[in-house]
Amino acid sequence: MTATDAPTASGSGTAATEKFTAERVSADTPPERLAAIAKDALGALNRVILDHEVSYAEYRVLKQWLIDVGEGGEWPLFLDVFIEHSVEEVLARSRQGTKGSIEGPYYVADAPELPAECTMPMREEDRRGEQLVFSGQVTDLDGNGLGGAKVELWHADAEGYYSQFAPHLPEWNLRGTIVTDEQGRYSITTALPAPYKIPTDGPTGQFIEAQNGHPWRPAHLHLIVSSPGRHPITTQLYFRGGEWVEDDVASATKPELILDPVKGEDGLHRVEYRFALDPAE
Ligand code: MBD
Ligand code: FE
Repeated sequence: MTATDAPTASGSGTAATEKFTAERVSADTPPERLAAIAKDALGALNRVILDHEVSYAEYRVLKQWLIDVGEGGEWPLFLDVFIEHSVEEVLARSRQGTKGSIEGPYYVADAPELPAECTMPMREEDRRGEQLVFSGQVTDLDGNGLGGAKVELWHADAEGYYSQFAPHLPEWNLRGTIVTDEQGRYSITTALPAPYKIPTDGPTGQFIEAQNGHPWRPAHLHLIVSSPGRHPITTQLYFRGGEWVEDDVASATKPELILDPVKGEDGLHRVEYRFALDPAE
């Protein structure tokens, strides 16, 4: 990688913001509910100002910082790191199957389809690193296999970069939509991910540094697992004993989502996981 194509906070932030705004999202929140949420949100913020006796100088710094987050395109990053976990916690209250986790800012829909047994698209240098054989089954809540289920997998490379959010990577590097076999099984070979440092050269990094926090997420795989007639699961999987598993800046780990891979004689790390999907209704 050269200095000119090195990814930056504003580079990945701008890409994440453009992808997100292209979706034109909406929610059918009734006006009364919206008013109640808005009232409590502003109430909480005003309470903090009064409790901490925030000064005009501090208020202006806040204003500038909010402007910087927007101009740097970092709202997807900031919100997904510090807020999304609570939204996911609410969703989790109505789910019985495999635990979910946050989506984060770097999902891209419609990654190329791959067969149940496959190797993820990766560069020669990704292939030279430690490799993980991730296999298992997608089932209903009774353990019946779901053939033709989709396992969308995306993750960072060993340097912590996601394709389509860093200009030096091939478009679909370490992204794929795996289709399970008739028994719902899959076996995916991919590069073992490394811990991920959220970009520190922008306002989100500044926010973390100013309070002596750390910008790290544990090494993780992102997944969306889906099958017709089932609630899709958006989740992440982590690695036991890995750095930051107990102290994720994004508060997105759960004990049920920690893998225990075993390294074989052939040098491959192997682990199995089962995804149980809730019925849609
Ligand atoms: C990531 O890779 C991620 O998963 C989250 C939640 C935030 C920033 C980068
Ligand atoms: Fe991530």
